[in-house]
Amino acid sequence: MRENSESLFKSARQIIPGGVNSPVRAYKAVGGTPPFICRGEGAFLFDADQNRYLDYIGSWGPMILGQAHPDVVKAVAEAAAKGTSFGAPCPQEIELARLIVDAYPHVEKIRMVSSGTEATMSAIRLARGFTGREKIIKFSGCYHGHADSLLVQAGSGAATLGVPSSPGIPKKLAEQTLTASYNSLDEVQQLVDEHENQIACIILEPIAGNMGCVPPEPGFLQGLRELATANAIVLIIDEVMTGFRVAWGGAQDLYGVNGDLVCLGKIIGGGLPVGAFGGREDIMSLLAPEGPVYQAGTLSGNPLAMCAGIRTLELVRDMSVYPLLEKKGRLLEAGITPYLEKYSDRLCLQRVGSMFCLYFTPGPVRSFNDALLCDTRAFSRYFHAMLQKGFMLPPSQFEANFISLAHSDRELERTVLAIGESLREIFSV
Ligand code: HOZ
Repeated sequence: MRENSESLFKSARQIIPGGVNSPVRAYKAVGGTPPFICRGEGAFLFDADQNRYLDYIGSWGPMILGQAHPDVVKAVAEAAAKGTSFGAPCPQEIELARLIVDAYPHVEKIRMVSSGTEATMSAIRLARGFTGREKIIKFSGCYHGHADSLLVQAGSGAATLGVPSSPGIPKKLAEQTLTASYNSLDEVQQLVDEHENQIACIILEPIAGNMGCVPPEPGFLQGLRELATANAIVLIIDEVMTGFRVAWGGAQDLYGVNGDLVCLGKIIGGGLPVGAFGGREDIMSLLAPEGPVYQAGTLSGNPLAMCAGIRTLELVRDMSVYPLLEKKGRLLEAGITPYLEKYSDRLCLQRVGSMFCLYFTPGPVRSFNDALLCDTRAFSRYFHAMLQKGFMLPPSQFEANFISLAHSDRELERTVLAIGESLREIFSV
């Protein structure tokens, strides 16, 4: 008998906790069985049940060119034919590093790792090593991967499952993580005053994509920059979602604010497992083997991932994708606006370029507390109404949706109609 998503999920649950290798995918927040994806092409995903979906997850950001872009596939295939992992330096690492530094001129040195989690975890260790301080400040609802120090008041899956602080994290370590509300400079100032000379770093998503899509309010990033500089605190800007997504130089370019360290994720590997962290030379040079702060990885700088990343970034650079993505985002927003007006007491849309979130709350959503006001039950009904119509949205209210270059205007118009129909269905019951 041919396997379908139902039977695959059943088998998976017997051998993999929750049947998934990352919690949000289990559909716990929205209910039902996650479709098992067998193939992606352009803007579409195809599941084990012969369904086709328009993809708004985009692997949580990196698939800016769409799935299986022929040039990227070719680059990976050619690299694979020459060996899949060396555990030794390869020339492509330098090429990708140069592309990144071209986009982020304030980044003087960069190190490749294998995931966003590794990037943020290592950047924090480095900030602690550099400053000799232990405390860090993060923002509730921001998610920076699942390293121990960062699973405090976290967004993404932790918010989705309602467990923003995880068991298994030593209390002493969790105590070193201080949290403030996103967009509240006053709260950060207060923490800095209360813990004078103890804060190693402030880490944030410059557009919070793990509680939907929350842009920084005017002056917020600038204010953090000034506060960090005045108090010798390392400012870590986590661009795992926004890097190369909202502008060639990421959110830092868009808003004109530079971090001391930047973290990047899977987009620099064209969707393959890659991350990176980089920044000021005086901080980065503390990393082993140049300095004493240890960090390592056999798969860091993996040749397949480097080649996929180089090709992806070259295409992104040469195709002037950002005005195109903005146009697509605007088209979608303009189409949805009449529904927002009709259901203004229940909905709001927040968007930056090709990242967006339809919130089931009138909004605006400026912080995690605002996001928590969402009617998540209505979101679940909406999610399933869209899924049935062939639209694959992130299975959580607390995640950003992503548009790729492969999303044609026709598909965006189809999305608008489906959203309208789905809202009518769920609000008329
Ligand atoms: N935490 C990821 C989104 N922000 C989801 C990871 C995944 O399930 O792939």
